[in-house]
Amino acid sequence: MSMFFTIAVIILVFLIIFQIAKASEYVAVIKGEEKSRKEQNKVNGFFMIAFLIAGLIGVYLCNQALYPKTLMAHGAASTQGEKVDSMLWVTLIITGTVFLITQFILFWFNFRYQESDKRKAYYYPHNNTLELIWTVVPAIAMTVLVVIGLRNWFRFTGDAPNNAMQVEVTGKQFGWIFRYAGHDNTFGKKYYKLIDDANSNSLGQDWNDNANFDDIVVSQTMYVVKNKPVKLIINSRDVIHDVGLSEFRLKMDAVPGTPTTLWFTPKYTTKEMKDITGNPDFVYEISCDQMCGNGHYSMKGIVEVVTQEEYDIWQAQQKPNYYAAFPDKDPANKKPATPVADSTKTTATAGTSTDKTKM
Ligand SMILES: [Cu+2]
Repeated sequence: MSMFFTIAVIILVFLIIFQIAKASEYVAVIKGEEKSRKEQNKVNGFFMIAFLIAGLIGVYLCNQALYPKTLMAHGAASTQGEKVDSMLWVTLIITGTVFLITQFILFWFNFRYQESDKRKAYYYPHNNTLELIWTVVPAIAMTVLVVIGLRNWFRFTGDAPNNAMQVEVTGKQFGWIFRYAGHDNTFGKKYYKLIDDANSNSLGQDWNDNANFDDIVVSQTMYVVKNKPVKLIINSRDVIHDVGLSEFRLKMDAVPGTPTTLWFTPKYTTKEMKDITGNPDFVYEISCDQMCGNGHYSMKGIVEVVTQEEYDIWQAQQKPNYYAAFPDKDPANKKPATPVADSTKTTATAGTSTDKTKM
């Protein structure tokens, strides 16, 4: 309802302005061009000031109403994201200050120095010092911003800390597949021609490579650990996708044939973020940030940030994808020759793992 009211007011204001312009046009015909032009100048000068004030109030009101709905309102959820936020703020402060000063001058000068019979325009065609100042100052400001940005970029895409866990992320039309290296901390080889969704091989894992036997493959939900750096090795199975992690303030293209990497350290578990945002349904979302086809909108993945203990429990419950592709190799499916108690013991020891990943 208030939306409708706002639109109605805006339309009304425009109608009034239009009517005034129309009326002054008729006045021009009656009074003669010269006089009416001067009067129109006055009206325009007044509108310039009115527009400046209304515009500034509008910016303030929009910020008040909309800022709490933006992602900036509750801060970044990764230590790297904090650096992105600070870059955004520095950029916003610099450009915002310039914006306010130039807009104020633009509208004020239009009003203050409108046509007058008592004043003649001052001819001022060139000033080298001024040219130099407004070239050098923005150049320095831009250089500082770009250097900070590049430094952060190389940090996020560079080598991850030694204690980082690794997750391989693969985009496909239309969803996400995640692979964990398993107990050997090594991802098995894969080959795109081996991709076979019907036979539980969505990534094209090469079953001749033993390193594949313990690799865990899950779809749509990625588990990572709070305060533990995680390195993403990003691939695509078909077209270019993009791993968009807005809460962590990071994104990286998923390019077929060319793996990209990105690492970050989550600061809050999903549960903690529910409290921080005040949203009981909060989940960390992976949005595909690259137009990738007609199902692009539905390509939503989830990052579940948990504690180390919760992660260990989750990991222990996962079965290597090898067993999905070859159910007969799964120890759980083998008819126990010995009593049942013994076979469960061997599978239980497989669940303990703290991954120190290096690749
Ligand atoms: Cu996509």
